[in-house]
Amino acid sequence: MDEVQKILDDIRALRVQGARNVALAALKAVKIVAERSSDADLVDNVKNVVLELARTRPTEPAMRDALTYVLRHLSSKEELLKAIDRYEDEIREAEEKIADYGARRVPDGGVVITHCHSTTVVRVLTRAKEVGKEFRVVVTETRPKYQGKITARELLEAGIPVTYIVDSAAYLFMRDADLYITGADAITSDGYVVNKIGTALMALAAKRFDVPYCVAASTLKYDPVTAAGFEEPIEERDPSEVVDPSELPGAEIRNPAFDVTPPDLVDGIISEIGVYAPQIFPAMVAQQKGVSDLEEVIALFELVRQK
Ligand code: RUB
Repeated sequence: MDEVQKILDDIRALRVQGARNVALAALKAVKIVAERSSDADLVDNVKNVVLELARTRPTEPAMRDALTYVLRHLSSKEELLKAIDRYEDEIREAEEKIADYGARRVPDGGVVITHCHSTTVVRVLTRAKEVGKEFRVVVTETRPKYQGKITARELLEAGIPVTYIVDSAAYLFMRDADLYITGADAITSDGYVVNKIGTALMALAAKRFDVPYCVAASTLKYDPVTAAGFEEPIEERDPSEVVDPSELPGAEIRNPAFDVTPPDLVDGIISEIGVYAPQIFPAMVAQQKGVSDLEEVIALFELVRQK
């Protein structure tokens, strides 16, 4: 199969998952297309793949940011490839800072609970381990696609003790946790956190037991289109991921990929610009990054919505 087609398929099928990995895979696809293009057909080829990539997963502002950035650097193949390298370096630098800030929040001798698989969260936890903290991580399996298995494997590889549970055991295990931490796919202009389905239910449980809930997410997860009055779209996936529809003839089967946690259930967003309450995080991001590129981001978002 063609390498670019494979990346598109892998993103759609969640063989590549997690917002950060999706954004990096999208950039890889753009690079391949750029390398194959002549300067004459670069713009058309890249624009086509950008749109196809942006449509693979609608709830991914980090990927949209990366792709908008690509569209801004199309003057030549050389400039584009250099720009992508710079962007990837920035993503990695941001991750290092988040790992440092986040590791300070991990309770030494305590229990952390997480949901789904977030590379950002795994980095935070492995950094905490590197600086000498001892803790156990309770990992939910994350139905229907079991991303919890990826988290559990990565933590075990780093020497971090793991307790693996079904999603519906989260309330029971939350009671003894000292920190609930997840990643984010999107953070809206009013501080709502969009993450894997089930995240909000666990945030409610955390509130019930006074367990702090922190979200480890780079500023790329902030979705500027929400500041312009657009709603963050929530991806609805194929029902057959949940159950074979032939087993339940007549039933409506729903498979939303994400849910939305209100800011009053979130204690802090751990980002590369520091740790902020969700209510002020969007303002801090806007202050650091400016809002000049908003029109370009909206243009790509609108194309994605026209699907
Ligand atoms: C993954 C998920 C992750 C965020 C953040 O969902 O909800 O928590 O994407 O991940 P899916 P990261 O498996 O549907 O992609 O920190 O790696 O960006």
